[in-house]
Amino acid sequence: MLNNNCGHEQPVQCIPLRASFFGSCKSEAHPIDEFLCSPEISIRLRLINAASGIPFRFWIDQHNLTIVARDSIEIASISMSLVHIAFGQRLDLIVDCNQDLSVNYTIFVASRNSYQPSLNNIGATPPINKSHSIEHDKLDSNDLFFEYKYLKPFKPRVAPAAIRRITLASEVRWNNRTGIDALEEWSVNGITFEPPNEPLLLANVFDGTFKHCVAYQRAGRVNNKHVTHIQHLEYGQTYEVLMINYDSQLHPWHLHGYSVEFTAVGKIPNLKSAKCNQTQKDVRPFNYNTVLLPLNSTLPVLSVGDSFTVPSESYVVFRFTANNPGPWFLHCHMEWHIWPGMALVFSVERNGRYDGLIQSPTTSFSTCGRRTKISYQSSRLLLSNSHKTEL
Ligand SMILES: [Cu+2]
Repeated sequence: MLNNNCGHEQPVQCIPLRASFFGSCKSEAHPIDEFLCSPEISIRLRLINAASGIPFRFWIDQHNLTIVARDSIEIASISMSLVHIAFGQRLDLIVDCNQDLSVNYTIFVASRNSYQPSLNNIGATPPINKSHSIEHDKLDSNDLFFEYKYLKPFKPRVAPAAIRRITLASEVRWNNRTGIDALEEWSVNGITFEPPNEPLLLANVFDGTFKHCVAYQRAGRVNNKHVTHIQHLEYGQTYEVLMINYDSQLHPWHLHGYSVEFTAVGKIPNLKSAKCNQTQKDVRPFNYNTVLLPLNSTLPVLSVGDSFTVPSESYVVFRFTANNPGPWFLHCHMEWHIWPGMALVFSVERNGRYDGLIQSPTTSFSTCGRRTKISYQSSRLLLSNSHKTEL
């Protein structure tokens, strides 16, 4: 576990994880980092969870933490002694330096689901002062809906009506054909994401179409297909996105180019037990129209952000107005979930094109790869030309 890049090779701040990943903890490996907090002032800490696969808890002995921003957007401030931070998320905290100057206080960062405080204290630290307990500390310390329940907008706001709901159901399929469970295919709406052959932005600007740049479609092994998954959105319109996670693990999603307004979250209704190679989609199809309000209604906003958790076998709903043109990646923040296909693109267009929404580059615009400054040809044309040359 790393704190400001310290602790990996010499993991003094380490809390034991699986030995095969990080090795054992060495509490004397190097001095503990110290942050100076001058008396009677307040400091603003920006926490960034840059881990690839762990949601964290963060706290400082005997100090209340006041969260004032999520993903760089101001929220209604909330004070608590322990905060949760999802993958990729940024939280701004105010810490008041109002404790005994003769004591060093320990900053803790721990994984959310497996931490046992009594086993992991480093050196002597003062006991938690119970008088500092506050109402919000009654929250379930493993509450995976933390960000939606507690990180509320700075001022109450409503999400506008939407013209269309985009349902994105993600699954991972396993098989036990070889006698052991093996990863089969990841998909969103049955589509396993394949990167385009060249940047979608340039291809559409120069060609006026995505036809030549998307990956060639091929069939997957569990009734899925591999292709560049693009959801086409019309510039200026408001959309509602329903993300359903049929998987038994949480996934931290990130949308580029936008901050979105979260309007509903919950466990998939009426869960039923599934066999090892089944998901809730197989055993309990559910009509979300029965729990979600109509698209033409405005909705109170729970939270606003761009990096968010979709807990296991749960759903998250958000709305946003497509006012930032271009192709924007929506992907799981775990890198090793992206390449097996847990990603897609929101393409904000007008009549299928970026032309008129994004200023076209000049003919001297530098591009990478096989394109030149002088002329642009789609990769398919370039490939066919190069084949001709070789022939
Ligand atoms: Cu994932």
